[in-house]
Amino acid sequence: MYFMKEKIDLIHAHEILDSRGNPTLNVTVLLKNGTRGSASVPSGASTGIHEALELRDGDKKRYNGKGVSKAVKNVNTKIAKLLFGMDVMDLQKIDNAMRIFDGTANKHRLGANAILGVSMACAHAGARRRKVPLYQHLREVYEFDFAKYKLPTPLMNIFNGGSHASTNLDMQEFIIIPHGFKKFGRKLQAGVEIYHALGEILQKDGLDTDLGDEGGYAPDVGKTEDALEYLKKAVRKAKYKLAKEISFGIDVAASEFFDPKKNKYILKTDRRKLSGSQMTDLFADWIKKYPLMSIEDGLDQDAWDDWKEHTARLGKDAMLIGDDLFVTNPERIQKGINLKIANAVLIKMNQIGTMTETMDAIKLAQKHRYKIVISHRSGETADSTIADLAVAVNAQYIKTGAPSRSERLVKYNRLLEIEEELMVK
Ligand code: 2PG
Ligand code: MG
Repeated sequence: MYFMKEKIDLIHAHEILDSRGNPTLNVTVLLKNGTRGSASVPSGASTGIHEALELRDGDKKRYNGKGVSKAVKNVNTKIAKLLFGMDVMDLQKIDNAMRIFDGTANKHRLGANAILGVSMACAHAGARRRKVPLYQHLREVYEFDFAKYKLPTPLMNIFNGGSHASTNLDMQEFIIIPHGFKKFGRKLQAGVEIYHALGEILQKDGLDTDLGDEGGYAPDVGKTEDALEYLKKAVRKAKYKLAKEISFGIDVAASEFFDPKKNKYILKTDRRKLSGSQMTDLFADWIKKYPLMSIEDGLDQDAWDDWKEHTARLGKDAMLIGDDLFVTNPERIQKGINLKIANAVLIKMNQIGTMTETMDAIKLAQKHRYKIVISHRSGETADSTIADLAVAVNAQYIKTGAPSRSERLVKYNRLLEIEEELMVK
């Protein structure tokens, strides 16, 4: 496809704070004709060990070592110089230039946070210059060949645990999936009503209604399964139909409580130590008892053999998502495809560090009929790029937290806006 060309004139990053009060980058790209595009970079808590490097200063005197002034400096000096005068429409070339300049496998020289901020800001600037919505720009630049735009179904994490809450729940996310409606807006409405119903039920039961990092409720529980029971009660209270309209998902984030020495998953909540096969037994049991249609990171990030069994046993009944397992990395996704592991890929741009490599990961997964789940991070900002990304690639799902806290809602609200825009068009 032919695009107008427009040169990058200036790139500027500065340090801002994310939803957990930790520093991150905001990057602005200024084009020759005066157009600007800006973006902010998210940050995870339960990060996979194979993710690209998030460059932090490590200077304990500032923000407990979490400052990103080195990454900011990399943008404002090295990257700004490297990309000066390049055509902002050629995102592949821009990303490649940064990747090659960095020269390391996990982007540790410049920092994946520095590189991604620039990559995203260039995408925004290009869309603005063309006066088209970001989702359209991305679809066209990366040549996704779909007849229509489709909006994703939200995976809403309304019960938080694991590294996103300071409670006794080992597993990280208990999710409702309002799939039984056509329109995105209606799905979101159902999710919101169930979220509020859950809050009322927890309060009545004398449980904590404080929120975790992704805006979901985060009380202590008696046992892990209580969280699923509460989801069930909330769906009923809000008068929705289980399975037909609303199903459940979990993000086990199993790498967080896997003990590699013992080769066991340590479930403190339930006072149990389980092998990989026993974890799969547990999920098989839950699939029978609950409308559980999605299991993310059910096993450790390097447990390829156990993942094989996991996929063979559960793959027909549930969506099995690789997050820490695949880290949005085409090489790891290809390994999963070869070994017939999982059937869906969680997509987080900052796991790999550029928009272009993110698109490569998505295309590879789509080619092999893996489902696409575009995801936020637990540390977020007011940036809504992932909403446009989901629409650009016709992702089946988006995971962006509970309907609470503006850094989560800005993505849902952007999708509402896109839905309306597409109807009007
Ligand atoms: C996950 C993510 C987002 P984090 O594990 O899927 O929900 O969490 O950003 O902490 O890695
Ligand atoms: Mg995850």
